[in-house]
Amino acid sequence: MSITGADEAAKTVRVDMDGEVAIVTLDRAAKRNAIDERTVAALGQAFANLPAAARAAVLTGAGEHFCAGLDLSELGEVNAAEALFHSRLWHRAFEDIQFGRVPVVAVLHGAVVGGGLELAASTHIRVAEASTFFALPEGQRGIFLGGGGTARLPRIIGVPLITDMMLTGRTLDAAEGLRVGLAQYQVPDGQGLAKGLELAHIIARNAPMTNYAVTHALPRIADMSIEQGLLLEAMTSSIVQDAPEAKARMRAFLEGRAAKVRPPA
Ligand code: 1HE
Repeated sequence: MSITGADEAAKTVRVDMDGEVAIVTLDRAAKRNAIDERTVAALGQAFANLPAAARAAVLTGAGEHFCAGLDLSELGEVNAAEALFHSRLWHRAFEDIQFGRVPVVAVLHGAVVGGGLELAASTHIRVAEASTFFALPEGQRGIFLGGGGTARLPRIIGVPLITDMMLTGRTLDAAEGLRVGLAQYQVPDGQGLAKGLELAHIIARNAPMTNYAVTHALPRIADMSIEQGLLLEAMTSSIVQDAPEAKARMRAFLEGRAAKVRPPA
């Protein structure tokens, strides 16, 4: 069911619902889903205003590639002040993804490059189809990361690999991306959306407070000193376990009505 274009004027971002999962699609395939200003604004709006029924989201790209990064045709004669505000627009939009109401699963294929990789890094779970390749061609273009990549990517793959990708133009394929943590799952071509939806529906069945704590508290605690982090952990866990839904879930387990943990299939 199609709910709305996130920005009717732009129509480069689509939001559909699959039960409790919102599917947000970058829909600018003719330009390889390159992100121009209206698209980054539409992305932010889409995630800030997800339908109330959404308990998880999937982010995907139409066509042959997930995202070719910044729309380079917009960079032309931009001065430093305009570039600063442009970068801050990306920051706001991607904050609405990383620190939004629900966890986001990205389904990657083809190019995940430059700002496209920064976009993927703002999601919580990444599924890479075999065709996926990751790159940071900013060095070749004479520019720099501006969509949150310097802050988010070191926390995923570390400074040395980003330095290599940016200085030498090194490209990683899906398997390498999986190995270094750019994706948590790899699937054959054409199976990414099904896997992304499967994961998102599992996430949607979790208690919303737990999901919120995982996406909001966990990365912030990881950035804190141990003393501050442990206090925030205790405060967060006490609030999460206090929810009636948590009590009901624990009762269900103790009364033998809940699924047991099993080894991987
Ligand atoms: C674009 C863009 C774009 C494609 N901005 N128009 N990003 C890059 O440096 C990546 C640049 N793109 C590519 O390397 C390739 O296009 C792809 C590997 C992604 C895809 O190749 P391919 O052969 O499938 O497509 P194509 O023929 O290169 O592109 C199709 C059209 O999309 C073409 O336009 P057309 O009018 O000639 O049909 C391309 O010009 C257009 N297109 N990518 C604008 N990026 C917040 S700071 C972030 C900084 C960055 O993101 S730097 C990295 C930028």
